Amino acid sequence: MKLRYSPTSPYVRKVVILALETGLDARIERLKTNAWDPATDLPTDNPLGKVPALILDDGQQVYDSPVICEVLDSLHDGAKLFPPAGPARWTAIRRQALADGILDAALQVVIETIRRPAEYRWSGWVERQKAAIARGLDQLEREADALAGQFTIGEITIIAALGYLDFRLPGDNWQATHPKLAAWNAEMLKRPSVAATVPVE
Ligand SMILES: N[C@@H](CCC(=O)N[C@@H](CS)C(=O)NCC(=O)O)C(=O)O
Repeated sequence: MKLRYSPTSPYVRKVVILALETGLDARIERLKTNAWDPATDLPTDNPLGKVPALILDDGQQVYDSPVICEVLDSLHDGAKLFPPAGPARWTAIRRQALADGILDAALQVVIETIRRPAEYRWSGWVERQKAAIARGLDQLEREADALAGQFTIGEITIIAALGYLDFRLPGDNWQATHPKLAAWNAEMLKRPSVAATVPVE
């Protein structure tokens, strides 16, 4: 299999954590890809032009990160990170959706405040995204006690989202207002797959 990736993408981080946890990492060849390069051929593997994109051994193309993670989880015989249909699965994939949504909003903030030329910036849009992030974090704080002892695609995505906030929006200091979530995240950072994938510039 081949994984088109960028080293700091939080969506890629989800895939890499899952690959490390399941022992699939050794079967994945990594192809570093700059999605923002106008000359990139990434759209030949993902028409949306985004990483991660996975190319299976039979050539089938898989995107985006929730789909890649679920496909990879079907390719090993160990403990599954997507529970079977039922309440545990609904919780896991809802948490994935919530944390992916926090990531999507954080990415919008980063694009609006760093990538977009100053004269085209729209502060109201940034405030809207920040409000969504805040509501998402508040929900995770309410669920923090229930996160302990679980490790599914839901918790993996939450780890990726919190790591991205620390990496790209450190001034926002979500830990100060979400102490239970911060304590859970600190515990998770001791896990080898999580520690090995902390984003660095
Ligand atoms: N929903 C997608 C989001 C992927 C995504 O937005 N990736 C970013 C990098 S962090 C990207 O490739 N952006 C390039 C672009 O938007 O053109 C997923 O979960 O994989």
